[in-house]
Amino acid sequence: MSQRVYRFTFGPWNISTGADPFGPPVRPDVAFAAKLREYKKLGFDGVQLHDDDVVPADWTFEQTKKGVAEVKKMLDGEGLFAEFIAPRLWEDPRTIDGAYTSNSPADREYAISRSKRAVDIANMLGTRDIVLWLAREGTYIREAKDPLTASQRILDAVNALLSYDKNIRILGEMKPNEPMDQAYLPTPGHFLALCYLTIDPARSGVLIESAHSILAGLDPSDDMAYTLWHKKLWSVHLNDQNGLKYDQDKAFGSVDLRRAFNQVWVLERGNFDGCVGLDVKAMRTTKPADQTKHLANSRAIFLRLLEVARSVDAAKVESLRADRDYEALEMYVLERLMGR
Ligand code: 3MF
Ligand code: MG
Repeated sequence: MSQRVYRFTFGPWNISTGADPFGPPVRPDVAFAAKLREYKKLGFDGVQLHDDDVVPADWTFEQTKKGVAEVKKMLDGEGLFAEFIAPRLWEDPRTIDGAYTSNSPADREYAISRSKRAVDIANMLGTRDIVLWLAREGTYIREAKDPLTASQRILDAVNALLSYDKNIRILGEMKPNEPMDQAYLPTPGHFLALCYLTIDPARSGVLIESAHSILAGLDPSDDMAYTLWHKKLWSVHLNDQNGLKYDQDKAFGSVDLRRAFNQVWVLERGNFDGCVGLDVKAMRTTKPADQTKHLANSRAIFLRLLEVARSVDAAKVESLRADRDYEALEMYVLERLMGR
């Protein structure tokens, strides 16, 4: 049996200046073109993009068309493809109170039209996938918005995009908190339920980020398995997270190798055929010369864990399960992870 070849992607935001809420940049900004030149060297195949990673959000349609064509040429020149476009609905002043769930009708309208523009950009770049990380769809205090109305508004927005273009797919990337105190549709399971209510469930699915599941107190590999079972896991953001605190985007496997292994193992067993996205951040202490190491390391860890997953003796696992000898099963997995 020929083995599946995984395609690796990341976004330009994963090479960053190291600024955080408490301090300024510590590394010089890297130009977009220079970032693109790093991809192949690091063993990556495609690029994940926000709409305004491609062209500024306030450009006219004509400017946008021209600008996107230039970026397409750059991607082609580097032998890269665009995996998805994600409308960045959390920086503009009109998204202060959320985008699709804002209490302001004018601001909701802005969010929809900006998202449609992301669809246009996706078409121009030759990808059909739109990722919605619903950053500010939630509240700081429960009373601020009506949660029943909010769910309906998110569904209406997804439907508006699905009917705007009959070819695109919507992938919800859910996260339970940060920047909001409580997000609406906080987990992949929540978005999955919404998928079935859309005008085209076949074009509605999810992207799962490891850290987001961990922040929700869930195991990412189980979240992945559940959505794979629904045939709705279309992309992943692998990374790691040290407990329930701010979103850390640590290198994949760097906190809990076994948890990372279980993600790789389930993706492999579940015939995941989306891209392996790595949404990882360099430490603030990282020197400019080393600012892509976290990406190379995360990819390397994935591939090492894939070797382990492929070397698992499935019959042995089955027999230990049948014998209910989970102590031995645990030791078997740990031994594999320690190289025996
Ligand atoms: C936040 C995220 C986002 C999304 C990105 C693409 C900035 O926790 O994970 O990263 O991945 O917007 O949808
Ligand atoms: Mg992400």
